[in-house]
Amino acid sequence: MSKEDKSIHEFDFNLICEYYSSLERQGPGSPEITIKALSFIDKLSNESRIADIGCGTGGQTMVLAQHSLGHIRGIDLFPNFINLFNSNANKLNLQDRVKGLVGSMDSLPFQNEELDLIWSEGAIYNKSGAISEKQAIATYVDKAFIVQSLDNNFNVRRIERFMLQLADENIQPVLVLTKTDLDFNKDKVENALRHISHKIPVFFTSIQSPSSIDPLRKFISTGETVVFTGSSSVGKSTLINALCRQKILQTATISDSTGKGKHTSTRREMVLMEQSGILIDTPGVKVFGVTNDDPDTLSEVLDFSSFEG
Ligand SMILES: Nc1nc2c(ncn2[C@@H]2O[C@H](COP(=O)(O)OP(=O)(O)O)[C@@H](O)[C@H]2O)c(=O)[nH]1
Ligand SMILES: [Mg+2]
Repeated sequence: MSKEDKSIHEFDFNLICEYYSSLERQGPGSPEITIKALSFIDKLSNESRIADIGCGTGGQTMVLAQHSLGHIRGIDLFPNFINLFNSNANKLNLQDRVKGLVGSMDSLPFQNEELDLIWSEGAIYNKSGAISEKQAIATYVDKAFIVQSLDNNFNVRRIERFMLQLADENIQPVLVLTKTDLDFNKDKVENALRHISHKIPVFFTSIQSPSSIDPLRKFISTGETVVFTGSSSVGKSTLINALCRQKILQTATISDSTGKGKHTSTRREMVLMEQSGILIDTPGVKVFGVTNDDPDTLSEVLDFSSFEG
């Protein structure tokens, strides 16, 4: 795979499609949730007409079909998803009741009153105005790596604030303390974290010690989406490169005059880890044209609309 294939700007939807088509579902949820939602609906019969809008490859549609009566048409923008959808329906011998069609939720191929039930799991997030991009992205994120460097960036209050917001979004917080090769007082750091250490896994890493990166790599499962948050120059991009064992992202260069790491990235980047997860790097947040190097809130991290393109 070339470097261009691996690192993308501004979310390349083809890549997202390719990636998500290998998953059973392309949105949040589970068979249990589908069945539970269906239990709130009665009066379906063999004659019922159901549409699953934004059906993806049909993970939830097939569950729906197996637990309901009637005919279901799945609609999705992406032909690849629909091909997989129809072959999944065939495999489950549901082809007589379940059909996938390429189409957009903005111009649905149905007449007034033609449908008895409209189903949409996850995809409704894409409907502009229904839910913000920030919330839609949050539904895809499984873990957030709160990255702080041990030179001078360690700040327990900021960790606590992130933890609270992440709990709200159902995202697992993970603390990554970088640059252990520099001078720091480990006892002091561990003491400061004692009251939250049972709620958040803590990793100490140094780019100079590959074995310190290994446990973090093992902590990311296949199909998981991980967002990296933290001030600029704490080593997020360096860490992502180390996790992928390749130099995919540009990292800061040392400025000759100040000796400090110069901040380079101004846009979010998404990286696919081979046989593993999706890593999203976030730079400092742009507020009114000024870069705020200390994203303090989850919404600043996820609100990509304020980023420089
Ligand atoms: N000493 C030391 N420097 C590091 C470590 N990780 C990253 N750096 C340096 O910190 C600077 C900022 O790294 P970068 O990954 O660009 O930070 P980002 O802005 O958070 O993405 C660069 O000069 C890196 O070489 C580390 O573990 N130890
Ligand atoms: Mg960076």
